Amino acid sequence: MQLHIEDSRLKAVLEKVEAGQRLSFDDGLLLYSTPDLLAVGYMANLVRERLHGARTYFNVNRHINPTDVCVASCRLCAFGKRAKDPKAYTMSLDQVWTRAAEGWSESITEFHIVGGLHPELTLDWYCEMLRGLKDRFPGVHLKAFTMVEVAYFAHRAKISHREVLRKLIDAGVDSMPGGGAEIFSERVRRIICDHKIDGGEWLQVAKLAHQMGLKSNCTMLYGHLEDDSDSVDHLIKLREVQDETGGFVTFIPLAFHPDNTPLQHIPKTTGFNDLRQIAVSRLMLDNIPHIKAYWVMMTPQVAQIAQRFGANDIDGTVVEERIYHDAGSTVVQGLRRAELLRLIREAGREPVERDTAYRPVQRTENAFTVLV
Ligand code: V47
Repeated sequence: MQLHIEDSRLKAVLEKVEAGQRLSFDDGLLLYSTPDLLAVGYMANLVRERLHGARTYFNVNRHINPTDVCVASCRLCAFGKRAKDPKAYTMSLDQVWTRAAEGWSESITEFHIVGGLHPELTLDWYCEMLRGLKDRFPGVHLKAFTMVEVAYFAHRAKISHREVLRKLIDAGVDSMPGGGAEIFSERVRRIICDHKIDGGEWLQVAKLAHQMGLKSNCTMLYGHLEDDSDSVDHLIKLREVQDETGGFVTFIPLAFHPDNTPLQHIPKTTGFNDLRQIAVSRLMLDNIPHIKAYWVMMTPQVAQIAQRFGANDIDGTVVEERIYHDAGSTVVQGLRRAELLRLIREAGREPVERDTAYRPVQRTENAFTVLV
């Protein structure tokens, strides 16, 4: 396909992309500011197809949020509640295991577990929860706890990040999700999540987790008070850690959902911006293998188009989602496997069911095998 570049400033970026060269901070700024989204998407698609051909990955997973009680009160969040809030909930261990069992009936390969920063649940409680899940569902990958939760467990238990990670790994954590990174800019963090660890600590915990053998994902929250240089700075900081550790598997740009948050005056992101975020992240993060268009966050419709703008993953069945639905999302709670297949095929992509480590999963009638 011949690309018609409307914005001639992009020609130099295209040359770098074609030559497989690293893009600079200024290139990132240009990609965020140009109105020529089709050219940005074209370049991101080049990289995506170079890395993954026509493949789009998805998985059969279930989200579990054991509690929404949270001491942090981040302005960006509608999920966290004060312990006294009558709408707050905390599951018992049995309830967590029962929720997990509901997903098991669909041959789930991953539990994605995150929650609020609960002032009373102990690290031992979480470790017992993990051990109980591993005993009951030994074949299921536990992708659990963000860098923010690890730092909070360490603070509460008065032990180091390393000791927390050791205990979580011993109890069954297989990898970590990418949440809680928000935007590393301190100026913005002071407004949207002032009680959360700062960006430097998030990156340090990620580095440590990688050094201890855990893979993780990483994210960026966009569409709130950040400017283009905050976004480029965030992507480059992730790229630098990845140069050191190689531990990030997937990057997921997360669109801010303002409803029911103290920042609800901020307008929702647009399809144009959502697609741009996918494309720019594919182009800037040359060392992170996968870019995920999380359908819950972008809607299945935009996540589908994103498969032609740099994304090569659409996330999974999810089953039950709270963080975005508390913040006003009106998309369905979960998607069946067949619906994911249809979305991907319709975009002209080849669906590949994966496990968390991106190994293909082959299904028979009622079981699955991971192909190594
Ligand atoms: O950590 C919270 C963000 C994250 C809002 O690793 C919000 O595979 C938008 O990290 N509007 C949780 N975003 C989601 C997440 C995630 C999702 C899917 C897959 C993976 C993965 C990770 O959502 C939070 C926070 O950064 N968030 N509130 C909101 N109102």
